[in-house]
Amino acid sequence: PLTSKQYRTAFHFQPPENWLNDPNGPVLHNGVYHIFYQYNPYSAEWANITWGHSISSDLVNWTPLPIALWPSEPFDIHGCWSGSATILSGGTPTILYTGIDLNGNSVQNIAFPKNPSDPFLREWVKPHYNPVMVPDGFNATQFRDPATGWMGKDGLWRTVVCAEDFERRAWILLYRSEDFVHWTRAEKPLFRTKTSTMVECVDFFPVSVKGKNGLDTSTMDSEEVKHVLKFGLFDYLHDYYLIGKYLDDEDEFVPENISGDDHRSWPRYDYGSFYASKSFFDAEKKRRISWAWVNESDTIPDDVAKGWAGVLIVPRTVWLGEDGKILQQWPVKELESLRRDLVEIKEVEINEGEVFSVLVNNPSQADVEVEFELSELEQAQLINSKWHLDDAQTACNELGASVPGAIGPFGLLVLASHDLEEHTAIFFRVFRTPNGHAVLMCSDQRRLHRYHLPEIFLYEGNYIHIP
Ligand code: DQQ
Repeated sequence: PLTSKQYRTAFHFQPPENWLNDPNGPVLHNGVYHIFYQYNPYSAEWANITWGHSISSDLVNWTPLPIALWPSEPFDIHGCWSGSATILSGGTPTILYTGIDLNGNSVQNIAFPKNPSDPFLREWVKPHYNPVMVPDGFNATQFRDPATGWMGKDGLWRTVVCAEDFERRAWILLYRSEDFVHWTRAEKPLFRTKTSTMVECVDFFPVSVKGKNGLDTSTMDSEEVKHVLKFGLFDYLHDYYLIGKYLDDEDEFVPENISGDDHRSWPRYDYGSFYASKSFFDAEKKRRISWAWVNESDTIPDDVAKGWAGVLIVPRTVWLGEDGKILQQWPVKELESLRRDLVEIKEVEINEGEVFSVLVNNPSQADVEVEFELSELEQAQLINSKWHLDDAQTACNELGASVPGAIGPFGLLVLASHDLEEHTAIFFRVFRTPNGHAVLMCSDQRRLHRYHLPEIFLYEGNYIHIP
C-alpha cells in the first residue's frame, strides 16, 4: 500500500501540509509568480481560513512562504476568505479579500505589501480603515470573493463581487473607485440570475478574438476583444462561464453563448473535480493562466489522518477558441519539464473486451499521452436526439462505460488497483453528426472511492466536435 507521502502530488500544487481550498490572488510580479490559497494552518479540514502563500519562478517548483493574511482584526477575525490581486498603476500589487467580521458577516477588505520592494512580497498589511465594501441591501453572510480590478477608459477602477439578495438569488455586483480604496456600488449589477442561488469566486477577463495571446485585465471593448464572466455555483461545486461583449461605457456585459437564464444549460469551465477557478495575466509570456481547486474527496477523518487535503489543478493557459464560442485550455508548457522515466508503447492492437496493462515505476504519478487509431469510422452510430449534443452529462450517465456502441466505449482505466476493483474509467464513444463526427468523452468515478459520493460527482463528460 502507498503511504500518505507517496500519495502527495508531483505535478499538482499543494502546501506542505494541512487543508487547502480556493486559489487566491495569482499574480506575476517582478518575475516572480505568486499563488495564495485558502488554507487551514492547523489541520486537514476546512476551518480557521487564512491566505497561504507560495512563490515560483517557473509555475512548477514552488517555495512556501509565511501565511500572508491571518484573521486578526474586527473586519476579518472569523476568516480571510477568497479574493484576488490587482497590480495598481505604478506596479504595486494589492489584495482584495473577503473578511468574516466580528458579527459573522461578510465584508471586503484591502491589503498592501508591507515592503513593496521585497521581491517575495512576504508581509502584508491590512489598513485600519477596512472594510472597503459592506453588504448593503444584500444578504450579509452571502457577499464575497472580489475579482481582480480593471480600469475603464474613464480612469476609474472597477471590480465585481458575488452576492445573494433576500430572495436568495445571485448577483454579480459592480463597484467603481478612483483610488482602489473608496468603492461605490453601481446601481446596475454586471450580471444577475433569477434561477441560481449564491454564486462564488467570480472571474471577469478579456480574451482576444484573434489567437491565443492573453490580455491584461484592463483591456477594453474593441472589435478584437470579448469578455469571459465565470463563477461557481455553490450548490453544485461547478464553475460556469459566459462569453460576451463588455460595453465599458455603460458597464454592461451582454452574454452571447447562452440562451435564457437557466444556469443548468450554461457551459461548464471544466468537468470533474474543478472549482473556484481564478485567472491572471502573465505579462511576460503574454498569456492568461487559470488555477482552480481540486477537492479530492476522502472523508474528513482520512484527510486528518493523512495530514493534508486539497490540491490545485496544474496551471493552464486559457484562450478563446477560433469559433469565438468556447474557451480552450491547456497545461502551461513549463510542466513538461517534470516528465521523466519515459515509458513508450507503440502499435498495440486492442480488441473488444480486452484490457492492456501499462506498468510504470511510480503508478501514483503519470502524465499520459495516448493516441487511438480507429478503423471503420464510417460505422459510427448517427447521433440521435436522446444523446443530445449539448447534454453530454446525460449521455455519459445513461451509456456509462459498459453499454456497447458501434465505436466505443474505449479508453483508459487509470489509478487502478491490480484486481481493477478500484479504478477511474476515462472513455470515449464516436458518433456521426449531421456535420461530421462527435467524440463523447466521459469519466466514471464510481470505482474511484470507497465512499458514496453525491450523484453529481459520478459521471462527467463533454462532446468534442470534429468537422
Ligand atoms: N471558499 C471560500 C469562499 C468562497 C468559497 C471560503 C468557494 O470565499 O466563496 O473558503 O470554495
